[in-house]
This record gives sequence, structure tokens and C-alpha cells, in this order.
Amino acid sequence: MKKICFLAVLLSLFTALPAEEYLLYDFENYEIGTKFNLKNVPGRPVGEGSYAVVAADPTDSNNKVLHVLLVNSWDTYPEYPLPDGFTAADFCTYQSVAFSLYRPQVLPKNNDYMQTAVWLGDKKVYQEEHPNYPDQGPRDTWLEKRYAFTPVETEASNFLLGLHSDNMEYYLDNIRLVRAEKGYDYTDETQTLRYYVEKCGNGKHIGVATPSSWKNVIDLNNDLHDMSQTVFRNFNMVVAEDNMKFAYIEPSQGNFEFGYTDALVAFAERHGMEVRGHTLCWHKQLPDWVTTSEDRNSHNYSSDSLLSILRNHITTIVSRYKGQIAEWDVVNECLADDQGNLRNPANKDKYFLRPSVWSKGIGAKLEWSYDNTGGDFIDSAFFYAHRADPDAKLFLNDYGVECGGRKADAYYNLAKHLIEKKIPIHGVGLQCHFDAGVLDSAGLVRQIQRFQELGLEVVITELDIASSGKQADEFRTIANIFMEQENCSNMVLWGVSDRDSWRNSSPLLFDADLAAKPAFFAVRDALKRQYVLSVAPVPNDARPQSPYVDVYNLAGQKIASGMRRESVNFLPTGIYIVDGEKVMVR
Ligand code: 9MR
Repeated sequence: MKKICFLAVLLSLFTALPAEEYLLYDFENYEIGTKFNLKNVPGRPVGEGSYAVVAADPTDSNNKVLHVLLVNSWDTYPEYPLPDGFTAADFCTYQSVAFSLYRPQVLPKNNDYMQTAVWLGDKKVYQEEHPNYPDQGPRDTWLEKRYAFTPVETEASNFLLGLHSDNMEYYLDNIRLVRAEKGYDYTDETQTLRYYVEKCGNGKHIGVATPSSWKNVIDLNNDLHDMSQTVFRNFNMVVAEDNMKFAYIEPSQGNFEFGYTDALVAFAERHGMEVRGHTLCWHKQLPDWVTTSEDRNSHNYSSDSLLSILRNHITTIVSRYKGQIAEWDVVNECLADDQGNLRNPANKDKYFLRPSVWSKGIGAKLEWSYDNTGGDFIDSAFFYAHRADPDAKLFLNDYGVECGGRKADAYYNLAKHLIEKKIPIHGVGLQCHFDAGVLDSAGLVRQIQRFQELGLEVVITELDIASSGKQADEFRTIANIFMEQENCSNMVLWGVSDRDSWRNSSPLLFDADLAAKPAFFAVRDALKRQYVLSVAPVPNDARPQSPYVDVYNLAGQKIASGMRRESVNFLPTGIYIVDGEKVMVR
């Protein structure tokens, strides 16, 4: 018995579970007076008189801390070696840096610039990005700080951590890494995805498909539910992954099941989100009473009967949610995968529809063939939806049309054809279910811009990317394209957690425990980047300029003196007088 206990203790020593916290520096093993290097990130000289030195805690002489004094040292931070055997990759398995901060009451000039930053070697993993510098809280007292950082790939053997400032005095202690349960704290809005999209003020939405009811993983009526919180805190648009499809919403003729959609719409309203409707007319997930075959009109309905089924279906649903569902995938995946010889000049404006109950069953000219460029079910579906809610935006949606190729051309031809026929279409969806390594970003941009020339919006409607070493980068690339392309109005992830995805390639932003994956941080970085870029730069003046300026508001009141010139960009939105000239901060 004793032996077993001893073995268990021994085992637990060697197979210790990853610590929740990893202490990097508490300075207790250092002599008072030990100097730490100060590093200027752009490599400028560190101002004379600056130091970082181990000292006694100003509030407790038994405790050792790091005392930092900066003189004319913008961009300068203390530098700390990583502990022996602890790599930058180990560092990145944690999600947050935490430390204790103390700022004394008596301050040198400009001591108000206090933007915390963390670097691993020469890669920035965290910097407070507020339009104005954040209030760090009271002075003359120790405060606990904790920041979620973005993992990077680097072989650095040191890290920098400190407060971005020109002249500043502060004390640091207990620098540690924390493995947050989810990798980020969704109760802090600045760590979420939607925060940065909304801050950009460009009306774009980042969305997500909510899991189908039978997966039993989301309770749309419970805002405390972890999955619900992950959704409404990170996203400002939702779409039902399955429950609004024909088979589930009208399982028998004329009998509608609105429970899930009602809950989704209420959920979205409670949290200031928009809803995409998916989907009104598709060849899949149809109830048996419509057809038992995906590519045939198995009940041999007349075209009039099918049109009436479609009309009743679309009119009932779209009218019920008039004003509540912002946009609809009206016709889904209507193109054939094989677009035949579209490059033949005779076919250059054509598109070929796939066989379905709709394309085969509606309208005499719609007997499917490669020559058929018509599609009365498409026109009709758009008209029914438009009549039911003239303010809703109406979309085609398809896959395999994202980055060029025959089907992408066919998609363009179809959209153009609908516009020429004055069908009420507002945009096209690019589904973006990508395998690893297939993303052609230039092709995606070209396709988005081609639709802009037609006056159409583009929504990335069903984004997921099979996992690989490049998954995070591929997500970052797409998120950048989404933010940069003016007509790319929304970007929707096809699911929340890898566990519930329709694919088994871990293609989403959150793992099975709803913890954020590197892909999440990559997307968040891209959104944040746009937000930072959207803050207008101060116009460049040819005259030699002092790095410090006084800033006045339009009423002539001085609101800051001796502020770093570049810091003006981070003032709240408005017009200021700097050097006697008006400067707009957006
Ligand atoms: O994610 C959906 C999955 O739960 C369904 O079983 C499947 C049925 O075909 O549909 C999935 O969603 C599809 C979407 O509605 C349209 N584009 C392709 C999506 C992935 O198959």
C-alpha cells in the first residue's frame, strides 16, 4: 500500500499536468542591484539615466521586484531571458501574460503614456490597442494585470515586457504565464472578434453558423450557456446551420416548424446581431413530400404545383421574419459542378444548372441540359422573397466558385444574367469550404472585385479550412481580404467548434472545449489590424517638427500638453488643433 502511494507521488512528479500558471520572474533569486537589459525595439539608443534594476518592493522591504525608470526612451522595454530549457514555443502554449504593476505617485514628465506591450524576441505578441492609452488604474498600489497574447512562431530566447512610454517609472513583479481555460477571456470585449469589426464602423459583420438542434450543443434561450456566449460575444451575425432548411422548417406540406428560427431571431435581437437566412431553394435537405431524389422531380409534380410549393414556402417564411432577417440565401448551389466547355467562345456567357427537382420540374424550357441557360425557378424564388420583404438582401450562394475556374465564371455569368433580367438580387455568397493549401488569395480577390463591378455584395458565407500547419495563416489571409474588399460585407464561419463541424478536419476557430485555436487569434489579428489602420495618420508636415505637441480642442481648451506627436492618432475620434492646424482623428 505504502509502495503504491510512493509510486503515485513519484508518477505525479514526472507526469505533472501542465501548470495553469508558470512563474517566469519573481526576482527573489536576484541580488538587489542586478541590472536587466533595456531594449529599444526599433534599435534606437536608450535614453541616458534609464535603468531596470532589481530593488526592494516600495511597499514591502522583504520582497524583491524590478524597478524600471525610463528617460526619453520611447519604445523601450526591459528584456528577460527565457528560463533554461523553456522555449518560445513553450511560452506560446500559454495564452496570457500576467504580472503585478506598481506606479509611484511622483512622476517624471509624460508619465501618462502607459501602453503595455509584450514581445518574444523581435515579434510583438501583445500591445494594448486603444484609440487612447488605457487608464492603468490607481497609483501607489500594486495592481494585477493580465493580457491575452497572440502566439507567434519564433526561436527567440528572450522576451520583453513593459509599459510603452517616453518617461516613466514603474515596478514589476511576479511575471507569469497563464493558461486560460479558453485561451482568451470572452468577458473582456476587447479580446473578442466582433469588437474590432464593429470598431471599424464599416457596417461589416463577422458571423457564424449555429449548430443544428439535434447536435444538442447550443441553447439559444440561455445566455449563460458557454456555446451561446462564445457565439454572441464574438460574432455579430448568425445563420442556422441546418434548421431553416426546407426539410426542417416545412416537414410536411403547409406545416411549418418555426421554433429554432424564432429562438435564433430572438437571440440575435437580444445581442445586437443580424441574421442570415439559409436557405430557401436548394436541391438538398428537402422533405420527402417535395422529392425523394436530389436530382429529380420524383413525384412528377407539374411545374405549376412546384412553383406554388416554392411560392408558399418562401412567402410564408420570409414574411414571418420580415425586418428581422437581414439577408437570405435565396437559391443555393444551383450550378452544375461540371460547367462543360464554358471557355468555348460560343458558351462564354453561359452557365449550366444542376439537375434538381426545381430545375427539372419548373417551366417547360427547364428540362436540364448543357444548353439550358434559363432558370425560371431562380427568377421566381428571388421575386417571391423580394415581395415578402422588400428590404431584405437577397443572395445566390454556391461552392467551388471562390477563386476562379469554370464554375466561378459560370457564377459570374449567372449573376450578370439575373441583373440584366432585373431580378432583385443584392449579392452572391462564396461558401469557402477550403481544403488545406488550396487558397488562391489573388483569385479570391479577383472574384470579389468582379462582382463589385456588377454592383453586387459578396458574403463569405460558409468559411472553414481543413487543419494544417498553415491553417491560421490561411484564415488570416481571408480575414484580411474580407476587411479590405469594400463590397465583401460579411464573413461567416460554418460552425463554432471543431467537435460539431460537418467536416472531420478540425476546420474552425474553436476546439472541442471551445478554446480559441491559433486560427482564432489570426482572424482577430486581421480584424484588429484594420481597426488600427482605420485610425487616420496625422498629416505629414514638411517643416521640422518637435516630437511633442500641445493638443487643443475646437473650443480652444488645451486637452494635452507635451504629447508625443504620433499619440494624437490614438485620441478619441474628433477634430483637434495641433501646431495651430486642424487634425482629424477618425
Ligand atoms: O453543415 C451542414 C450539415 O450539418 C448538413 O448535414 C449538410 C447536409 O447537406 O449541410 C451542411 O451545410 C451545407 C450548407 O447548407 C450548404 N453548403 C454546404 C454545407 C456543407 O455541406
